[in-house]
Amino acid sequence: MSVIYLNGEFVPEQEARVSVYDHGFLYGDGVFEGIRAYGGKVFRLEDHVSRLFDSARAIMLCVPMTQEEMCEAILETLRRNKLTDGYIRPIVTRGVGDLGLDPNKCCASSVVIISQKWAAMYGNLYDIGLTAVTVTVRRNSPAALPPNIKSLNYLNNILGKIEANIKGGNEAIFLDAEGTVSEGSGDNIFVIKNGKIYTPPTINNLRGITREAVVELAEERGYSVKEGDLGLFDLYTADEVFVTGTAAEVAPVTKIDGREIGNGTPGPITVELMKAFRDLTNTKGTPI
Ligand code: PXG
Repeated sequence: MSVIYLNGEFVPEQEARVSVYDHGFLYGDGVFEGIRAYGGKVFRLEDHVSRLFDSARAIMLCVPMTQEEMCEAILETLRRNKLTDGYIRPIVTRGVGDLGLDPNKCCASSVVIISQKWAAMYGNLYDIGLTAVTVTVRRNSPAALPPNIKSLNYLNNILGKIEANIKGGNEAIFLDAEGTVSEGSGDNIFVIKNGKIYTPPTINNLRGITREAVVELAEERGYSVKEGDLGLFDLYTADEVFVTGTAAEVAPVTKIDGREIGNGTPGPITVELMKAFRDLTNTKGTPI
């Protein structure tokens, strides 16, 4: 049984309750982060907390603590759960209001931090690669709900995941309204062609922290990494494709829409970056 941070207190899991009038529950009005700890160190803790605060700022949600206090609350949650490796989920909601959606009627934000053991999300697929499918549901338009707000309203992503499940895919690949490649349901996407690495600019997808780390690792190793719009053609004719995310880490994609990518096995640059990312997470991070 785990210990949960709830509005400034640490409470046992069974006692960690929020009201059914919390607008996080009623409307998905809130923001969250997904963070990992490896070997007693939290990977890019400040970056995740900074993104959490940016998401909150974008929806005019008050986080009732400083970024430093949030970092400390996350570390303390891990300590109390004796976790050295695991996944951390800080959540900030609009708090308790009435049944109307007006956020002005919510007087105090709720802050929750959950932590647990959670191995890389795709289990045994890292050796063989994921089967991905493009989905008919399009990624939220940035004009409607910017994908860079990591909000509690993940229905768009969930609709993509439902469609991927129906089509037998391990992950959904979203296009945006124009048909340009966006991202996965919970990860960013990279394409490799003739030794060069490409990834979509982050207007139509979440500016992933794993994405950024992998770009740095690739550039340090001398690879060219270009941000640019990608279409279905680029996916289908790629030598290698991989996705990145805190939950997913770096995962090869070896089939898209029934087409083999490259020779249908994880490619050499993907494998090199998977290893580089593992080394990075094992050596760098904020000590718990
Ligand atoms: N895009 C989206 C839409 C995400 O939700 C990423 C990219 C990767 O970002 P980071 O910063 O983690 O490299 C995410 C991250 C899941 C799951 O179960 C995934 C995420 C959050 C919660 C659950 O797949 N997201």
